[in-house]
Amino acid sequence: MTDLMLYHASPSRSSVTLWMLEELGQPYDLKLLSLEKGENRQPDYLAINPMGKVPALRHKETIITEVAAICTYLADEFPQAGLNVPIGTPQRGVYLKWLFFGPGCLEPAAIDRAAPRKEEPRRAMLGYGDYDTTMNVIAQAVAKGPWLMGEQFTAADVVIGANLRWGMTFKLFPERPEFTAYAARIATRPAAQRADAKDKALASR
Ligand SMILES: N[C@@H](CCC(=O)N[C@@H](CS)C(=O)NCC(=O)O)C(=O)O
Repeated sequence: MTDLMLYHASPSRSSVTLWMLEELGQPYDLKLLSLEKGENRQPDYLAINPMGKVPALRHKETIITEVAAICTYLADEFPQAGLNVPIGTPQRGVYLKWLFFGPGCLEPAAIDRAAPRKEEPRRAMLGYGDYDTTMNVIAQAVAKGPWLMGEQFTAADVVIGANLRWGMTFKLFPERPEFTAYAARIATRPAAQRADAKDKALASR
């Protein structure tokens, strides 16, 4: 057994952390859960993540949940992978902004598109503002490339990139040229390819 154990359902949001682990290049173990069978709602798993959600990551004695927190944690804990922007680097703030933008803005925009609210919510009330602004901000962020932080691929690309790919697959995000070009760059990454292949194999079990 390794120091890292990912509690994973295939495919799901935990696929983002599977990709992150492949980018990291550290050995890890997988504990596969079936959401259909409700294994995420059993007491043994609720003791790991009381939210009953995947992913959860165990690193030695520490349990981390929430996709973006796991990606941030892994990048900082294994800096030799070059996936973080370390504390003390001026650009660290921008890097953290994108890590939080994923669950804070991009994902809520997708969910509102998938399940529209009955009443039009007031922009000021919504933490993410509005769909069109969110799309424009992300399009501008990925337009120059190759990555959000420029030449360096980081954990923020895993969080934002996975969200964009997923959102485009389910037609929740438009296929803007900036998005498709960014997704195409991601698709060439060996770690992303390995994660996709692993997930496909696990899902067909
Ligand atoms: N905010 C969580 C969301 C995780 C999440 O919603 N996971 C889904 C799978 S995509 C899940 O576990 N659903 C099972 C359930 O809620 O019963 C994160 O970022 O990790």
